[in-house]
Amino acid sequence: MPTLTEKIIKAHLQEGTMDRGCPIAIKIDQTLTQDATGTMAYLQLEAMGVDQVKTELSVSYVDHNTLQSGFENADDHKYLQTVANKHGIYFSRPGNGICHQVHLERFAAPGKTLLGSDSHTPTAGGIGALAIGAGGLDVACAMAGRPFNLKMPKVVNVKLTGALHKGVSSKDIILKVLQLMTVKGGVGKVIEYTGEGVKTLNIPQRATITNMGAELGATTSIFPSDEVTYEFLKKQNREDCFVALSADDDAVYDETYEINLDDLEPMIAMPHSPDAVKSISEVVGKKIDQVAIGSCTNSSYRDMMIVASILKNKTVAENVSLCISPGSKQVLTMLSQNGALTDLISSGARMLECTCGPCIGMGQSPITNAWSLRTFNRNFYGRSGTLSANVCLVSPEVAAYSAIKGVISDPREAEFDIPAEPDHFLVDDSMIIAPEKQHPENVEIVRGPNIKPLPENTPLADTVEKQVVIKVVDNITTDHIAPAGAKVLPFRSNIEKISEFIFRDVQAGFKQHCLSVGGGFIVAGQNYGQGSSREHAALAPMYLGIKAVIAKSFARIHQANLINFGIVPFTFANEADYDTIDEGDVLKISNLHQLAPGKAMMVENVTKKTSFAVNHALSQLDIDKDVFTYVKTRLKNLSIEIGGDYEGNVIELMNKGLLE
Ligand code: MIC
Ligand code: SF4
Repeated sequence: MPTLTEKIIKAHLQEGTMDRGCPIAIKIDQTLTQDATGTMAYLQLEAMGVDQVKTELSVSYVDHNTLQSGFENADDHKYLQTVANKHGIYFSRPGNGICHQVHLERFAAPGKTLLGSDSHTPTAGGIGALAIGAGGLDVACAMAGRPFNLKMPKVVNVKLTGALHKGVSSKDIILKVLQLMTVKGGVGKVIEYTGEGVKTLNIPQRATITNMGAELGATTSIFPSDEVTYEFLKKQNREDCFVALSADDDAVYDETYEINLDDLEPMIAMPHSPDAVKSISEVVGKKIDQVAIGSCTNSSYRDMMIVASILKNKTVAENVSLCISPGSKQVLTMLSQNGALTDLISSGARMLECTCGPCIGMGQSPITNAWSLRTFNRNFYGRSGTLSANVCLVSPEVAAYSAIKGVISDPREAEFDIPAEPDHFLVDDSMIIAPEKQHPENVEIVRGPNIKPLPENTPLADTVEKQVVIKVVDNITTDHIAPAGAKVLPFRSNIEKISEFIFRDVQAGFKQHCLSVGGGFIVAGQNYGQGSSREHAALAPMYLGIKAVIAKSFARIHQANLINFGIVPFTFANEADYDTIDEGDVLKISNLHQLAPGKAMMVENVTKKTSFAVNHALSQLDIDKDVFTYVKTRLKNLSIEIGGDYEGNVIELMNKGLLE
C-alpha cells in the first residue's frame, strides 16, 4: 500500500525510519545547479576537496544571469564552466535554456532522486522523479556523495478526474491547488497526483503543476510514470530510462483533494502572492500594460505553440508590451523550423533569450503602477523590478489572448488550435559540454575578480545578548530578504557586496544598522523565507552578524540554509509572544551550547523585562556537525567524512584569496 513517494524514498533510504516527521537521509542520483546559486555551491565543493562528483549525473546550468552588463556575470559563467569540467559535471551553456526545462527534456528520469540548488527543481516530478530544491551547500554535499537529510514528509493526494476544456490549462490546475492549500499548505509534504485525469496531461503540462508545487512550500510534487511518460522519453531519444511507476491502488495518504478538470475555469493569481487566486471571470476587462510569457513554469514547446496559434495574424494591443522567452534551445529551434516563431514575431512580441529573464527581474520591468500578466510562478512584491507594479500569474492561454485584447480576457472565447504532439523532439545536445574524463587534474579553473572568498561565521557564544534588528510580518519571501533583479544578481559570488541589498525594500539602511549594533536577531511571522533556495538570504545576514531568527514558522529550504550557515532558526512556543516584541528590543539567549534536539530554550526580553520560550528544529546531526562555526569547521568535518584533502584545498583556496 505505499504511495509513489514512499516507494522512491524506500529505494533510496540510507538513514532513519520512514515515519512521518522523522529525520531521514536519502541517496541522491542527480544534481543540478544554476549560475545564481551555483558559484557558492562549487566554491563549497572545492573547499571540501572533492575531485570528481560521486553522483550518477550532475549538471551545471547558466540561465539566470545572462545580461552581462559588466564583467561579473561573464566571470561567473567561465568559473562555472571550468569548475564543472574539472570535477565531472556536465555544463549547459548560456543559450541552451532554463535549467528545469532542459533537465526535463534531456536528463530527468522516473524513479531517480534529483537535488537542485533552485526551488523549482520539482519540475522533474512531472516525469516521475523525486526532485527536491535545496541550498547550494546541500547540493555540494550531494555531489560529494553524501545523502540528503530531510524529515520524512507527509504525502498529500490530489486526485484529478475528467479532462480540461479548450482554453483551460494545467496552470489553472496548480492555481486551483494553491487556492485550496495556500503558500504554506505544502510545508513538510509531498504532493502526489493520481486519478484518471492524469493521463490526459502530457509531460510538460504535468511539469507545470509540479514546478509550481514549490509555491505551496511543498518538499516536492510528483506524477506517476506511465505510457505518456514513455512517449515523451521516446521522442527525446531517452526511452532507455523509462520505468513504469505509480502508487499502489490502496495507498494511504495524509490528506486528499479532488479536482474535476471538466469543472475547472481559467484562474489568475492576484498581486502579490501565488495563492491570491481568483477565477478569470472575476477580473475580465481589466486594462493591462504588460504580458510576459515564459519561465520554467510555462515555456515548453506545447505552451509556445498555443501562444503562437492565439497570436497568429494578430497584433499585440497598443497599450501592451508583450515579451516571450521560450524555455530551451530545443523549443526555440522547433518553433523556428515549423514557422510558429514567425507568428510570434509578426504579432509584435519582443522575443527574449531562452533564460529566466523577467521572471527574476532581469530586464522587462513594467511601467509605474503597471498591471502585468505573467505565465511565471511567483508574483512576490518587487520581484519584477518595479515596486509599484501589480503582477498577476496566469496560463499561456490567458496571457496571449489578453495581450491582443489589451485587457484581461477569457481564452475560452479565443479562436486557436491545440497543437498536435510533435512526432519527435529535436535532439541536439551540442550546447551541453561533457566534463574532462582523461586528465581532469590538468583543467585550470578560471576565477575572475568577481569570485570572492566564502564568508566565515564567528562561533556562536553560549550567551548572546543583542538587538532585534528587524521585525517582519507573515510570509516574508527570500525576495524580501535578498532581492534579485538586474542590479543585484551580478554580485551573487560576492557576499560582502550582496549584503548591501539585504531587506532593501523593507528597511532602509539595514546593512549599516546591523554593522553599527554588531548584528542581532530577526523576529518574523509565519512561513519566514518562503520562495527561493538562495543561500544568500542566509549567508548575507550571517555576514551582517545575525545570530538567530525567531519566527512563528519557517519555509523548509530557508530554514535548512539558516542552519547550514550557523543562524539558529527558533520558533515561538507560544505565537502570541510575537506581539510582545518590538524592533530594537534587546533579547538575551543563554545556554546556547546546551542546544539539544527537541529541547525548548528561554529568551529574555531585557528591554521589556519579560521572557518567553522558543523551540527549534535542529537535529543531533546538525548540532554534531558543529554548524555554528561555518565555514572552516563545517567544511572540514564534511571533508573528513568524504575523504577529501581539506587541508590541501583550503591552503590552495587561501593562497588564491578565496578563503580567509
Ligand atoms: C527564483 O525563482 O526565485 C530563483 C531565482 O530561481 C531562485 C534561485 C536563486 O535565487 O538563485 C529559486 O527559486 O531557488
Ligand atoms: Fe528561473 Fe523564474 Fe524558474 Fe526561478 S522561477 S528558475 S527565476 S524561470
